[in-house]
This record gives sequence, C-alpha cells and structure tokens, in this order.
Amino acid sequence: MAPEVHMPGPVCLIENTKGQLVANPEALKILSAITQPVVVVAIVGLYRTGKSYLMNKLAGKRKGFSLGSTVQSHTKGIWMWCVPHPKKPNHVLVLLDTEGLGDVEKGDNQNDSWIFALAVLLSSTFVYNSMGTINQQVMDQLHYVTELTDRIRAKSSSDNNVGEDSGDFVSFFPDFVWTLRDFSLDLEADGEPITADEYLENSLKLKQGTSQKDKNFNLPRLCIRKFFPKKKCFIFDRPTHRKKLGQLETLHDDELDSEFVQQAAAFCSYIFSNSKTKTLSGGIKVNGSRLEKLVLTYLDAISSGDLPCMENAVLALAQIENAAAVQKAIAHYDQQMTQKVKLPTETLQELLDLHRASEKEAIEIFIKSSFKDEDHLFQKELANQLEKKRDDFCKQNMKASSDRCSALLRDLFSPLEEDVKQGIYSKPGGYRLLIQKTQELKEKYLQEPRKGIQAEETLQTYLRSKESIIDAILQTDQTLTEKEKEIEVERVKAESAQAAAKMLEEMQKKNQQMMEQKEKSYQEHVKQLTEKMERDRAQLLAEQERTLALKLEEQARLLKEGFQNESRQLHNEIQNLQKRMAQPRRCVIS
Ligand SMILES: Nc1nc2c(ncn2[C@@H]2O[C@H](COP(=O)(O)OP(=O)(O)OP(=O)(O)O)[C@@H](O)[C@H]2O)c(=O)[nH]1
Ligand SMILES: [Mg+2]
Repeated sequence: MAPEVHMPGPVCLIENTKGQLVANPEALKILSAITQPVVVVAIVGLYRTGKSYLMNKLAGKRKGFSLGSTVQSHTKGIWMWCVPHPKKPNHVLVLLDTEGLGDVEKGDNQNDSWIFALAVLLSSTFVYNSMGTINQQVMDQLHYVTELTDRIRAKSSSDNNVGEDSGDFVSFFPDFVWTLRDFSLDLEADGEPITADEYLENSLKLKQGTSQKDKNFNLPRLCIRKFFPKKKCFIFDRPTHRKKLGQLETLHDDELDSEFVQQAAAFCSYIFSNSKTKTLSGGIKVNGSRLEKLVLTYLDAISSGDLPCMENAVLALAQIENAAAVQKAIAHYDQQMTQKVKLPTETLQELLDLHRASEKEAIEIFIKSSFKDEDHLFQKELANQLEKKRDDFCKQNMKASSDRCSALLRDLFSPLEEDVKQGIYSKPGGYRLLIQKTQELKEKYLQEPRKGIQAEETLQTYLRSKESIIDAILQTDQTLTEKEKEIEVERVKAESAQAAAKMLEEMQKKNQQMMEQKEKSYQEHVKQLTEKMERDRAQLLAEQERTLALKLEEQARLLKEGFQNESRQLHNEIQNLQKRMAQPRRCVIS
C-alpha cells in the first residue's frame, strides 16, 4: 500500500503570535486526511539546544525543521512533520518540534508552560532535551512539569479540584525520554560505569528531609517519577567542533563526531521501535484526524481560559465520531435495502427479513466505528432511525402493493364494467352470468404474482364498491324468484363477512410480525453491544493492570528510598485504581 502521507517539509501546527496559540488550518487539513494511526513524538526544552536538529534526524533528513545559527531562539510555536513510520507499516510518525523554553527576549513564562503542556497532551513519546549533565539548574528549569497539575485536568468531574486528579495523569501521559546533549562526562557512579538510564534514575532520587529546600529539590523529581512511569535517557557527545556547529545541517555523517553519529542512531532506533501509537484512555487509537480534533479541543479550552481536560477531549472526540458512525450505519442500511428490496414484497415477513439482515450489518458498522457512547445515546438514536426507516419501508410497501393491485383490477375488470354499462347483464339470467364472470376474473387476479400484502384488501374494497351495481342486476333478473334473491343477498353478505374476518386475521398476523421484529431489533442491539462491552472491558482491564504494575513498581522504589509519605499517597492511588478495576459495568439499552 502506498504511504498515506507525503509532506516534503514541516509546517507550523500551532502558531504562537503575540502570546496567542492558534492552530494553522493548513496543518489541520493535513492531519484530517490521515486515517492511519499516529505515533507522536514531541521534543521540548530550553531554546537553542539542538532540538530541531535532532528531530530532523528522526525524520531521516538533514534539513527540515529549521535551525537557527545565532543565539536567538528560532522555532516559534509548535511545528509538525508527518512521515511514513520507518518501522511500523501503515502508521504515520508525527514529529512535533516546539518553541524553545526560557527565551529571555520573549519573557512570557505562561506561554512556555502552555507549549510544554500541549506537547505532553498531544504526544505519545515526550522528549525532554537539555544541554550537559542533569544538574540542579536543569532540574529547576523543569518547573514546567510541576505546573502541569495547574494546566491539565484528567477528569472532568466537578468535585475534583485542580491538581487533585493528577494520579490519573499516568493513564493519559506519554512515555518520557530525556536527551542530554553535549554530555562530556563519563557515565559513572561510585567508580562503576552506569547506563544512561541508571544515570537518570540516580538523578531523580529524592532527598530525605522536610525543609523547603528539600521540598523544592524533590518536587520536579517526584512529578517526573509520578507522571511518567516509563522513562528513558540518551546522552550525546557534541556533534562536531564548535566552529562547525553553525553549518551542522550541511554536514554528512562522516564529517560528524562518530560517537555522536552512533548515539543519534541509537536514539532514533529506540524511538522507531519503542514509541507507541498515541492512545487515549479506553485504548482508543489516535489517527491523524483524531489528532486534529485533539489539537482543536485543547486550544479551544486554553483560549477560553479553561484547563484542557483529557477526559473531555475524549468525549468531544466520541461525540463527533459517534454521530458519524450513526450516519455511516444508516447509509449502509439504505444502500443494502435499495439494492435488495423490490417493492411490493410478496409478504410482510419477506420485507422484515431483509430489514433485519440490513439492520444487523448497520449495527455492526456502528459498533465498530463508535466509542465511549455514554448511556448508549448514539446507539439509541441509530435504533430510532432504523425503526423509522423500517416503518417507512412498510408504508411504501403497502402503497406499492395497493397501486399494483388497483392497476391489475382495472386491467382485468374494465371490459366487464364496460359490458355492465352497455346493459349486457340487464336481462333474464344476467345475474348468474355476472357472478360467474366476476368469479373467473377474481381467480385470474389471484393467480397474478407479486401483488403484495394489500392483495386481499384491495380486491375486497373493489368488490364492495361494485356491490350496488350487482345488487341492481340481481333485482332486475326475472329468472330468479324473490326467495332465491333473498338467499343470494344473504350469500353475498356472508361472503363479505368471511372476507372481513380473513382480513382481520391477516392484520393481526402483520401486527404480530411487527412486534416480533421490534423485539429482534432490540435483541440485536443488545447482543452486539454486550460483545463490544466485553471487548472494551478486557482492553481497559489490561490497560489498568499495566498502570497498576507501574505504580506498584514506583511505590516499591519510594519505600526502598524511605519516602513513607509519598509512598502512602501512591498507595491511595493504587487502591482507587483497584476499586475502579473491580467495578462491574452495565449494559442497558432501552
Ligand atoms: N553544541 C551543540 N550544538 C548543536 C547541537 N545540535 C544542533 N546544534 C546547533 O545549535 C544551533 C541550534 O540548533 P537548533 O536545532 O535550531 O536548536 P533548537 O533547540 O531547535 O533552538 P530553538 O528552536 O531556538 O529552541 C544550530 O546552530 C545547530 O547546528 C548539539 O548537539 N550540540
Ligand atoms: Mg528549534
């Protein structure tokens, strides 16, 4: 299959002008056309630290995200480059390069904080980039991570105050990768070589003590540990001599420091193999068009002064997609019915069977394309629309049948009507002849195929409309005695009563069939919904189990390091999660 995206270079996704963050329609259009799942890698960090250069490496290009060669901050807002994923077929790698943090010329810390928060919200792998070792200064610069609790909400429920639901962040947050550039020290601890990951772990160790200084020391570390259970660290040598750094873009690998080339390759390889598809709570995989909606929802919240809420974003996404899922299901039903149904159908059951088969497929399509259909509102809407469509088909079917039968009666009986008008039957013995002729035509009528469900009723209505004429001919027929005429009138009456009874019986049968159909429709909705809920529940459980395992691991680490308070807090979160995992789910659709 041909790759779905072709972007020769990055475009600005979120413009940052005069402190306002605005989505760029051109970039949104590119995203909306991507139906494949996306792996989103965002890079964030202090300005002028080689972020754009590293992102170009992930894109496999020397040029792309624009680099600046002066000390002035270069990238503005958030830039996006979508490329076919080099390792995951049918996935798109979305690279987000962000404006450098801490630019003194800009002097707007608020704005930086939002860029940091947006990068966390939109990515599945969040790369934090800094120069040199992890020292206190670098940690202090990471105050943005401690501010996330004031910027982002996980759940919308109003009884949760700002920051209180940060325990839920884990299930929404990206994996964390720290890239340390121009790292010139040897990786050692107590004289022993250590890995970059161990270096990061050590740097995130907490200090015992309760002084303000200790608290300040611990806070960013605790936030990183708590929000990002999955962490990874990469160190990079300086890519080349200082003098050549300005033309880095033009240099080939063999002109760069060989250590750096290897380190950059290891970083890219890790990202390609380990970065996950962007997934929302409930295991909802994000494709380009969903990412577009997330961008819009979060920016809307920020510009209207609200805190972006992850749960609300998922719900907003669900609303849009579930409405589209109803439309898609209905369109399929319409297409199937137009293709299969030839009105009038011979029996009502024939029509209901076709409806049922198309309805089943429509529900399947809805269930496949919908998610988080709270209280089954959209499925109920689908059920209502399908029911209305079925009733419309039934009405059309009756009309088609009546029209066909009336036309048939006209064709068959008009010569007879003409003869009656000419007085051919107004003679002795005319009545018997007329009854005989009528009987013959009736039989012909009954033999005609595909008259539909109104065959009997239309015939009876027709015959009733001719009763007075037949009666007049009976009265004028001199071959019959008065007694015979009376008997004949009684016979005709009895015949019509019999026909009425038969019609009533048929009507009851039709009603019964309609009721049965309603019950079957309901059962079909419930059956498919239950199957979906079971699948969803299994997925959610798996996700919760993963989160639980990561939290338990972190709790053990905190205990080992002697942080009773922090571990107790985590314990509460773990208990809440376990409670949620034990909750049964209901499946009701009425
Ligand atoms: N010392 C050093 N310089 C680098 C490195 N990578 C890139 N550069 C150079 O640093 C300068 C800035 O690089 P960019 O990639 O634009 O840095 P940035 O972090 O994107 O900068 P902003 O967009 O302003 O935040 C350019 O001249 C790059 O060639 C690196 O690993 N070490
Ligand atoms: Mg840049």
